[in-house]
Amino acid sequence: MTTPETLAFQALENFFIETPSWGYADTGTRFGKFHQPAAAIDMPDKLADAGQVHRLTGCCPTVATHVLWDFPDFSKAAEIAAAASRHGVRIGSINPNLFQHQEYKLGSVANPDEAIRAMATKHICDSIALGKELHSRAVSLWFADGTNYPGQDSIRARKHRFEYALREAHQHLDPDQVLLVEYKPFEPAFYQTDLADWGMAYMMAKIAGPQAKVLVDTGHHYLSQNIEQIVAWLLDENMLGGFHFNDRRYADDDLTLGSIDPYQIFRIFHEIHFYAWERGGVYPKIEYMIDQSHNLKPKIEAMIQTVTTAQELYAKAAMVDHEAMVRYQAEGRIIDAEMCLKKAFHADVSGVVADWRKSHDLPADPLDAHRISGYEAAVAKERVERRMALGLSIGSSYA
Ligand code: PSV
Ligand code: MN
Repeated sequence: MTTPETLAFQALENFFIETPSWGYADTGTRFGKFHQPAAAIDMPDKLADAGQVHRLTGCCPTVATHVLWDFPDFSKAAEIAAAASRHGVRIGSINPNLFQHQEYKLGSVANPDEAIRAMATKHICDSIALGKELHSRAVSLWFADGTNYPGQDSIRARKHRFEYALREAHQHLDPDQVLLVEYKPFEPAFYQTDLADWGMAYMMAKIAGPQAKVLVDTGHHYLSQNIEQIVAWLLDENMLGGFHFNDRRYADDDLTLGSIDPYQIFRIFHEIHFYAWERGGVYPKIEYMIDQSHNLKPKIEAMIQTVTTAQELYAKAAMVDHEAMVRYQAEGRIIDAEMCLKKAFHADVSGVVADWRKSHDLPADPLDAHRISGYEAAVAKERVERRMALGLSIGSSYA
């Protein structure tokens, strides 16, 4: 008999979440950066840290990369892939960087200057080629493009420039690659962002071609927006390509997944399980990724906390009794239908998660295991010494 616990266990067997390389390095807000002695300095460090997270959690085999930060020299791609494999992980999504070069002041693919648009489009195509070389499936696009003042540029002309660039990029994809289009309402553009919401990302992905899908970053919505409805619609249109998970209280806060509103993440996962249940248990191919860079929390600990929270919420959402729920829905029994979700959300999945970890020879408590492993102290010592040798800042408290 299929019990809720078996469903949760089965869900864990098929749940993998990608950690971001940029989550292991020192990052800050626009007001400052607090350096951590154990923060990764370079790509090999980031891969080692990602390897530690995967070793302890068993569900993060791939690492998202940002090309400018991780592959300043594309000719080193094979070396980086080899380093990843030494640490037991693989290179995951490739994120082109379309926001840091001086040329991008007025935008990348929507820039009024044709030469800059060509430069940005070429960078996307080069990133697609890098993805092919590394056997990585997803090329994930996020654009800071937009304007700060009414009248600064033609909103429609910018849309047309986007259409042109994304169509062009799509032509370079191999059949097994996917082009993810991420949206964000504001920041850094504060009047108008070219891809500001899921509708714009959806339209742009449709225009680009059949291998383009929408990426939902949970931090990229206005307050009170119903994200699970967006997810349900994208699923129904076969246009949901992936997630960037994080939590937020105000804007794109990069807080730990589930730290503010775990029920929202549960409801998102529920939409996915419900969709798959209607299809006899066949799940759509979705890239689950974390997009958090912690300025205050220890980075590896925060990543482990995030991953284990994601597993718990994914497992809980798998326990919803869909059969009962659709019956209650049809009968208009609102409270009973709602309680199907509440019951699963409040279910204790610690036993199932423990069984799953045991079956994979993983530590019962990954965070605890990390803390007693001595990893953090060992890398902190070595990285502080290396930072000093390289003349890099280690922050005032370590001077
Ligand atoms: C932008 O806020 C974003 O969510 C994009 O996904 C970027 O690639 C990432 O953050 C950089 O941290
Ligand atoms: Mn993101």
